[in-house]
Amino acid sequence: MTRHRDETVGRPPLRSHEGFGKARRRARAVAVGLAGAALLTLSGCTDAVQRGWLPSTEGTTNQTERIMDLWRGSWIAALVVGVITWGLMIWCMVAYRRRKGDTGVPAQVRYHLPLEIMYTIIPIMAVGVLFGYTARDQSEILDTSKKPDITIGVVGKQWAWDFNYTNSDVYEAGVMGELDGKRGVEKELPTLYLPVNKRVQFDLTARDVIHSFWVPAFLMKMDTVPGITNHFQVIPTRTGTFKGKCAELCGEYHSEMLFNVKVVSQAEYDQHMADLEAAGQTGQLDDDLNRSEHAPADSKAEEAGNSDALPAPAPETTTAEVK
Ligand SMILES: [Cu+2]
Repeated sequence: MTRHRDETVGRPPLRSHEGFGKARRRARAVAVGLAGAALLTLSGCTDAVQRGWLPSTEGTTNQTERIMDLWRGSWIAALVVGVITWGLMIWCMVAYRRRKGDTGVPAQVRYHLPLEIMYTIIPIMAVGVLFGYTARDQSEILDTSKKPDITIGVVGKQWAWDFNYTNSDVYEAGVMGELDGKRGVEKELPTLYLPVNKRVQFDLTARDVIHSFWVPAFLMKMDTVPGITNHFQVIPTRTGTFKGKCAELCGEYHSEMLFNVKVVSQAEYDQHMADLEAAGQTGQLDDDLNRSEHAPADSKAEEAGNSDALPAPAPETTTAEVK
């Protein structure tokens, strides 16, 4: 059959039914190929992929499963939208590509009302669904209406953490980690003890600038702000040692503002409380900003606006008065 080319400007060349049939078969073959590739990829899913590359596992706290589900669900929704969008784009490029002998521009489509309504409503629905799930989970994660079993006061400071065990009236004053490349530094970091399967409330504040209390394995972080106390509750449900960090750029040694979290049995927790008491660390550290009092050389240089005159930073960070 001879193909007639329409030479009129602004009209696409007509295609025979044969051409459409072939294109459809080709599209089906591509779809089957893509589905096969997706299946192969999914069947080879590693543990990391199933976790959505999150630094946690379900069951680390009472909230990790909920947070992981929200994270993975959002990515799956984004991927579905992405695959449909990329698919349509590639299909348009291939099906309506310029062919040999084509002249002029193809027919221009505008004011396609159903199409415009569709691409307004679908994104609004997608955003609404994502917002709905996020709001539901956020209100659950930030709920502090239940009575906690223990309360921990956390004070962020440049560049370490103080932990007040409110119920036991003992404290731990943290000293900044010194990452000098030697192994075993983690053991010297301030360590927060938590009893397993107990509801813990964190009361977070800061002594100097804004920090952020972050335990990656808990999939939860919250800012510590001078003069303000933020709260959240969590039930650690797995024993073990987890890493903690500051997640808010807070100065020169922000990256060394590290701590450990030990989730232990109630007996071990009680023993640690007794150890702190025996060490004389009784009372609670307040959040007063009193760095100048403890570091006169630093503060004088700072006041004079001459930061170059500052001596090398001491490994210790200041501690507040014990009330
Ligand atoms: Cu910090």
